[in-house]
Amino acid sequence: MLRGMKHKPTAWTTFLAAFAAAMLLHLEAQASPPMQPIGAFEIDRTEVTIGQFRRYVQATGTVTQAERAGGGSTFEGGWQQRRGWVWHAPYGQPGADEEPAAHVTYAEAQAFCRWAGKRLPTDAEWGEAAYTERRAQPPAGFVRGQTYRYPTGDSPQGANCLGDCGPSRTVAHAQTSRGRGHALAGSTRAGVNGLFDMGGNLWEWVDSGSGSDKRTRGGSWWYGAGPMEDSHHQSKPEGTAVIYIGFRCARDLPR
Ligand SMILES: [Ca+2]
Repeated sequence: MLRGMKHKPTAWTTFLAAFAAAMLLHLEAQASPPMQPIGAFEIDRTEVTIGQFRRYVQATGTVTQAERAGGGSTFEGGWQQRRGWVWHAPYGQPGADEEPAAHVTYAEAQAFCRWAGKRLPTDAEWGEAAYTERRAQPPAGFVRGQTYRYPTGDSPQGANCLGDCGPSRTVAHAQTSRGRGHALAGSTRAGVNGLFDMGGNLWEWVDSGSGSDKRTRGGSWWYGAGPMEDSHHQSKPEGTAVIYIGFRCARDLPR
C-alpha cells in the first residue's frame, strides 16, 4: 500500500507540471492579448493574417471575388489584374500564415469579422486606436491621453511604408513594381496602444456605413508616410480587391 502510494505523488507531480505549463501558456496569452482594449471597444493588435483567413475559408467555404475573377489587382498607372494574386498567394506564390491577408473586398472583410464574432472598426474607433494612447501604463515613448501624428508616434519610423519610415523586413517573395511589399503581420515596431501596422503595411478597410465607396485607413507599403496621418482621407469602391489593402476587426467590450 505504502509502496503504491509512492507512485501517486509522481503522477500528481506530472499533472501539476502539465497544469502549470498550461497556466503559463494562458498567462502568456493574457500578457500579449490578440486584441487591445480602447475605451468601450477592443481592436485586433495586428492586421488579419492569411492563417486566420484560411480558418474562416475552411469553415465557411468562402471563395473570394479575386479568386473568382482570377486574381486581384495592383495600380500601374491604372488598375491591372494580376493573375493568381489572391488572399493565400498575395504575390502569386503561396503566402505564409503570418502574412497579412490582402486582395479582400470590403464585404469580405466585414464577413470575416462577423464570423469571428467581431466587426470592422468604425472610422472613429480606428482613428482613436491609431493615434490616441489609451493604455493605463504605456511603455517609454508613449504618454497616456496623448494624440500622435502617426500610429507609430511622433515619427513614422518603424512602420512599413515607402521611403519615409526607415527599413523594415518585408516578405522575400514580394514582387512589385513599386515598394518592397508587405511585412509579416506584427513584425514591425508596436505603435500607439501597442498596435502593429496601424500605419503602413496594408491599408485597412473600416466600417464606412452606406454608400459604395468605403474608407481605408493608415496608408500602406505602397505609399510614404502622408497617408498614415489621421487627416488623410482615402476611399475605394467597395469591391476593390488589391495587393495593398487588408483589414483588422474590433468588437464592443462588455459594459
Ligand atoms: Ca496597416
